[in-house]
Amino acid sequence: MRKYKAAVLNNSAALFHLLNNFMEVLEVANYFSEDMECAPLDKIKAVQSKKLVKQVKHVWDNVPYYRKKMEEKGITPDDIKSIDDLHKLPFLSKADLRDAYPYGLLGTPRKDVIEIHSTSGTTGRRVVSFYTKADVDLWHECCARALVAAGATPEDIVQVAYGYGLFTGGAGLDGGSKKLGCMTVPMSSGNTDRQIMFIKDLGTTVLCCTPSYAAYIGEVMKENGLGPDDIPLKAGIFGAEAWSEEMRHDIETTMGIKAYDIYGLTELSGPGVAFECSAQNGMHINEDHFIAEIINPDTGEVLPLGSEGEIVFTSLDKEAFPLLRYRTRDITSLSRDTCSCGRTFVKMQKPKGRSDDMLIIKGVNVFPSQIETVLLNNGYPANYQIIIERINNTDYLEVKVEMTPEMFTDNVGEIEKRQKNLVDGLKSMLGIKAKVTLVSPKSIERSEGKAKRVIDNRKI
Ligand code: DLL
Repeated sequence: MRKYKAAVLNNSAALFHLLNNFMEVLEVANYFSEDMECAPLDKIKAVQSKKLVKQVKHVWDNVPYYRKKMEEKGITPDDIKSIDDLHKLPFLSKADLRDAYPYGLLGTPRKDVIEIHSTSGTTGRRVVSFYTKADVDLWHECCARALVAAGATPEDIVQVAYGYGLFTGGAGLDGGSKKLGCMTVPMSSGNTDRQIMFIKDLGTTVLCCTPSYAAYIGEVMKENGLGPDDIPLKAGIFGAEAWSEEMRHDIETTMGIKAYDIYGLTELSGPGVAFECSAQNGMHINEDHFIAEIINPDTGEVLPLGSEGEIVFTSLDKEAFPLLRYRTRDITSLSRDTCSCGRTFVKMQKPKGRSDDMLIIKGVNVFPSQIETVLLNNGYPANYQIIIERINNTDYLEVKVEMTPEMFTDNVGEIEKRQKNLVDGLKSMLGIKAKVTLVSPKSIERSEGKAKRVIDNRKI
């Protein structure tokens, strides 16, 4: 009898285990919608067309600000029958969002809104975006998809070191992680020693933060004598700012993880608009919720697939803050190449930065990410500052670059030689001459959120 009881107990334990595993597979399956994410293009277009017609009608009926824009263009919802008619709709810009601040673009009664987020507003009035319960649900689902694409399962421990609060990073990844059923550590950004302590003590396997904060956490780990084998991390989901392939490589090596990119913006809901998969070469856009177009930022002309330009998004399911043809000012390109992960959703390349991050120096277009590529290719860390001055109508570019402790020397000849190497590297990347100043380790302030690397002292 005792034997029989033990066998039953053993079997029920095994059954319980099996059931648990099964539930976990189901949980992951919930946020890898193969049916949709791997659908043929005609199905994706059909879904988008159907939703677009509905979304346009919702905006027309509920957002007088945009209805007026449509009327000015002489169109009504009847003109939008499929995504082929998308080009007929007027663009929305950040200026429109500021004009309509705070409630002018709200698409539902205020009482249906349960959450808001906002941009930092460093370059003008804040942009506030609103979410109904369904909007929050959809947003968290997008973030859960990103986690699944980075290999996460409910077994994982996800440490969210993006800022919580008005910024969307913390709330978005937190919601996605909980949806997937992961143990979620709501750290927010900052307190780097405690971040590392929790990674070690709790056994964090997935870290979510900005790439510049990930690099900083890696640097502090190294200083504390910790290498990849001393921490349980296996993946990182890093976004919210432009970062180079070289920076990805550095973070992956320091932490012994796979680093995945994630993209989004407050206006559209936050992180999860697009995310990287195991192929790590571009981010799949959640096309069942957003339509992406690439336009020429100067003329507004829609460009063919593969062209570089400004990415424009149209939301398809949003209730409280629906945006039609929203100009992001982010410069990137789209591709529909077959992806090794099986997903068919269009991929966007890493944005180079916003078109308004683009610096025009001596008439030449310069993206900070190009400068970062040169530095990292030459073995320098991504701790740098770009300073631009205008003296007697001429622009001067200076790049202050931190040396690593291993590189540090007070041999002036050696420092001059290294500076010259970087000047040459920058000249061939940018086509203009820059002054390079090597500075001592740890002399440039670290970032716990989005890094601020440009100091433009020109009064233009
Ligand atoms: O940065 C949302 C986010 C949070 C995305 C966490 C990813 C992870 P905003 O503060 O409104 O929202 O800033 C949006 O940041 O228009 C891009 O210029 C830039 N950006 C966001 N993700 C990336 C990325 C969040 N992966 C603006 N690569 C966007 C390059 C990015 N730039």
